[in-house]
Amino acid sequence: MIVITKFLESIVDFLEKNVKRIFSYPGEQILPLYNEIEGSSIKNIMVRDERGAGFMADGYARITNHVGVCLVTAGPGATNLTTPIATSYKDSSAVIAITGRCSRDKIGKNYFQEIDMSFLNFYKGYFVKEPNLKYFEEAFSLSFQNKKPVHLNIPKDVYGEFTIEEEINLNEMKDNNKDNSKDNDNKGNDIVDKTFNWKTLINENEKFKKTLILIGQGIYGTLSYKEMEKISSVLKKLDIPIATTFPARGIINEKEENCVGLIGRRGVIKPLLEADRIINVSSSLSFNTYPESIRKKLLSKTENIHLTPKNIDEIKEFFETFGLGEPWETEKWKRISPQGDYSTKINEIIENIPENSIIITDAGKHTVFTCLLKTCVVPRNIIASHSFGTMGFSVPVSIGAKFGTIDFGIDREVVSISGDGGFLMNVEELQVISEHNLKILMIVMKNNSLAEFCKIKNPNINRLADAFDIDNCYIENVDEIPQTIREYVKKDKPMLVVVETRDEKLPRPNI
Ligand SMILES: Cc1ncc(C[n+]2csc(CCOP(=O)(O)OP(=O)(O)O)c2C)c(N)n1
Ligand SMILES: [Mg+2]
Repeated sequence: MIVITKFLESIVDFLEKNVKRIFSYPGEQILPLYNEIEGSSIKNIMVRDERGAGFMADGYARITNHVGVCLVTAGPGATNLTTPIATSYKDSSAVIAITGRCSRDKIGKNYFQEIDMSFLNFYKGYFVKEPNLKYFEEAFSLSFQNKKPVHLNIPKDVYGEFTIEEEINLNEMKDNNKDNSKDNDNKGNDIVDKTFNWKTLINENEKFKKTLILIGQGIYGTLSYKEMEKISSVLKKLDIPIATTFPARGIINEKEENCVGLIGRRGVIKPLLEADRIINVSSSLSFNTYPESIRKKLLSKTENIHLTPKNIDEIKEFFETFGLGEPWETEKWKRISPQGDYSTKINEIIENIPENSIIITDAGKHTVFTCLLKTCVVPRNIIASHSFGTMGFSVPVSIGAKFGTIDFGIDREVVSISGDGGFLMNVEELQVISEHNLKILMIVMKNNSLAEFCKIKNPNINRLADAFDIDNCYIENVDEIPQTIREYVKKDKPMLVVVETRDEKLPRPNI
C-alpha cells in the first residue's frame, strides 16, 4: 500500500525519529510546524528570545554529542538567531536551525517579515523549495558528522504539499539553491590539510624522539556520551605526552601522569617548542592553541590527522598504535594559585562543586580565571564560547546542557558562571529555568565592571531572581561559599548566587 503523506507530517515523523527535544519560539511563518510539534512526542521548550533557542540547542549538542535543534520564525526570529548560530559555527557545535518563510509566491516581494535569511548559512543552509525530506536528512547528517550548524529555511506553503520521495541529486540541490550560498569548512588557511592514511605515520616513529600528541574536540566524532567518557581510559595507558586544546580539556583526566594538559595562550608552551613532532588529532589549531609568534614554527613540525571516530574502537586502534612512540619528560600545565578577591572566590566555587560538574562560563574575566583554576577530569568539564567569546552565552547554554543531561541520563551538576555584564544579556531565559524547575547553579560574579572596559551599575540581581521565583542569595565573603553550595547540592531546584567581588587583574597570556 502506498501511503501519501503531507510534508508537514513527514517532517514531524522525521523529527520524532531523530530528536527528543527542540528549542523554539513561535511566529506566523512557522506556525503549522510549531503546532504539529506541540502535538507530537517531541518535547518543545518555548524560550523567551530566539537567541535563547540557538544557545540552548548549542549547549544540548555539546554535552550530548548529538544534534541540538532550534525552530524560529522568519525575519526578526531568524535575525535573533545570528549570534548563537555564529557561536556554534566558530565552536563546531552540531546545531540545526529551522526558520520559517512566507509562501514561495511571495518571496522577494517585500512581504511581511520577508528577508533573505541566508545570513544564517555560516556553514551550510538549505532553502526547502519542495516537499522532500532529503533536505532534512542531508542537514542532520552534515551537522552531526561535521559538528557544525546547518540551516533549513522552509516556506510556509510547502508544508501542505504531498511529500515527494524521489531521490534528489544533492549537488544539483546545492547549485540550484539561491539560499544555500556558503560552503565553508572553517579551516585556518595557514593549515595545510594533508589527508593521508595515518597508518603510514607509524613507520616513521623511530625518526622522532619527542612526539607530542595534541588532541582537539573533533575527536569526539559521532561517539555517544558514554563513549566520550571512555576516551580517558584509552589515553592514560600511553607513554607518550598528551596535550589538549581548551574545548577538548578533560578528554584525558588532567591528573594523569602522561597528560600535559592545556597548551597555548592560556596553557603551557614548552611542550610545543620541545617536541620534534606534533601529531594534531582533530584540532582546528586556532590562534589560542598555536599563538601567532610561534605559529609558523609549530605548523612546520605538525602532522594533521582528521580523526572523526564513530566508536571508541577506532580511537583505541589509533592510539594504541601510536603509544609505541618513545616516552619523554616535559612541562605540564598547572593550575594557578588564586591571588586576589575575584580568583579566590572563583577558586572556592570550583573547589566546592562536584569535580565532574559541567561548568558553563560566559565571556569576561571569570572565563579566564575558571580556565586557569579548574583541573578538568572529564569531557566537557568547562563549556565556553572559545572561538567567538560571546557574552550572554552561559545561562541559555546551561539550560540546553541541563536538558541534555536529562534526555541522555547524564548524572552531572550544571553550573553557570557569568559576569554581571553577560548575565543580564539573556536574563529572560530565567523563566525557562523556573518553569521547568531546572536544577542549575547560577553564579553571577558581581564586580560592577565589564572586564577592563568600564565600570557598570547593576540592578538588584537578587530581586530579579525573585521575580522569576528562583531561590537566590548574596555573598560578600568567601567563607560563605562552601555552605551555600553544600545546601544547593542537596536540593532539587535552581539557585542563583550573586557573588560580590573586588576587581582583579588577569594574569598575562603566555605569548
Ligand atoms: C556580545 C558581546 N559583546 C561584547 C563583548 C566584548 N566583551 C568581552 S568581555 C566583556 C566584559 C564582560 O563583563 P562581565 O560579564 O561583567 O564579566 P567580567 O569580565 O566582569 O568577569 C565585554 C564587553 C563580547 N565578548 N560579547
Ligand atoms: Mg563584571
